[in-house]
Amino acid sequence: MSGWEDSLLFRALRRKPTPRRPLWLMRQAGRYLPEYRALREKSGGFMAMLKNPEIACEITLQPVRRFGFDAAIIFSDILTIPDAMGLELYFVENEGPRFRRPLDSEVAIAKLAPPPAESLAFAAEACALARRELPKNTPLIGFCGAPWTLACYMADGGGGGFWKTRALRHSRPDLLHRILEINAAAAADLLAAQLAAGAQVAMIFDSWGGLLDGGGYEEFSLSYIRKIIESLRRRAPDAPIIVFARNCGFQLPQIAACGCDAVGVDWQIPLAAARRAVADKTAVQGNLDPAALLSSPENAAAAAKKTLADFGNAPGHIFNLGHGVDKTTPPENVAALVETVRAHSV
Ligand code: 1CP
Repeated sequence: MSGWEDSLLFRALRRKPTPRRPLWLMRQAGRYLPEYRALREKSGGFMAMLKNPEIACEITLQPVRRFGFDAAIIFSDILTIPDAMGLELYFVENEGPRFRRPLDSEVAIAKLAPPPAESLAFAAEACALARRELPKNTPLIGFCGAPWTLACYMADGGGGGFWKTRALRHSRPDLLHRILEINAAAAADLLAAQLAAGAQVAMIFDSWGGLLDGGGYEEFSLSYIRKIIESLRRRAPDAPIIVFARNCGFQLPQIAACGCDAVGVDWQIPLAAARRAVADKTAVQGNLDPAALLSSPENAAAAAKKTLADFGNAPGHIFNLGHGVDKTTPPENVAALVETVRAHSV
């Protein structure tokens, strides 16, 4: 046996014993790395980088080269799907994503259509290039946004409190369902294309799932995540699927039963409680507070030891943060985290 079937990540996703805990970090590529900032300077900004497969491949490899992470995640963004649907994504410095043509009326929502087939080809091409360059035992993760999280940005026109989308859920659930249906189909197509091109694992980010009330989570988010998973199981039956849902601790039993192989959790929920909540149905990924990486290597190492202990020694843990690496994180603190997880999870 060789290659990713026997990699640490695959074994943990299948809840098989591993010689040590697999480790990768959400947003492991990005602004905290000087090599990323240097490339960004000469590449014409974030959107230009992610639409260029050679550059996206290079950025995907940067953190794997520097830290030897046990998985790579393709450098892209969840908002490429609405961009390809014609909403026109752009970024305001220090403010985040915006759309020039948001879904701000019933007419705009009625006109929404799945993206043209070729419009996201750059993402699959980047996966093919990265797969060729990565070490054999380092699986590549393809990803998409959950339909609800995408809808939040699309209907509100950018980040923030997402009040317009949350109001729509109450005032015109029919319109919201139309957006979600189209998002789910587009997300499943994108993941299938990334897997066909060279990714081995699929991950769905529901960063704003926690904005929904309990009953609403099933209706407006989880039911559409399930559609993506059902579609992928038909098209790529062997690919493990991770669902990361932020601020959704109380939904974990339901999420663990949605057909995924692992649930990613934020730092609010103790890992032991997350383990109990998924009740051996799935692996658990997470959940060190990214703020623990901001001060010193010693603090980063101490927090890493605590996270390892919180999960305990059962199989089925993928070490990660509870959310993405912050751009002000000193790389030497990440190095201390990596060393600690390697040394203390044997
Ligand atoms: O250089 C820059 O200024 C760009 C910063 C940046 C980066 C590095 C953005 C803008 N996106 C990304 C890459 C990215 N986005 C990855 C790459 C792979 C990796 O993890 O290394 C991934 C998986 C994402 C996913 C993503 N984008 C999510 C889901 C995960 C999460 O962080 O909650 C979300 C919500 C986005 C939207 C987005 N894109 C970028 C920003 C700053 C944001 C968030 C804005 C907000 O908080 O509303």
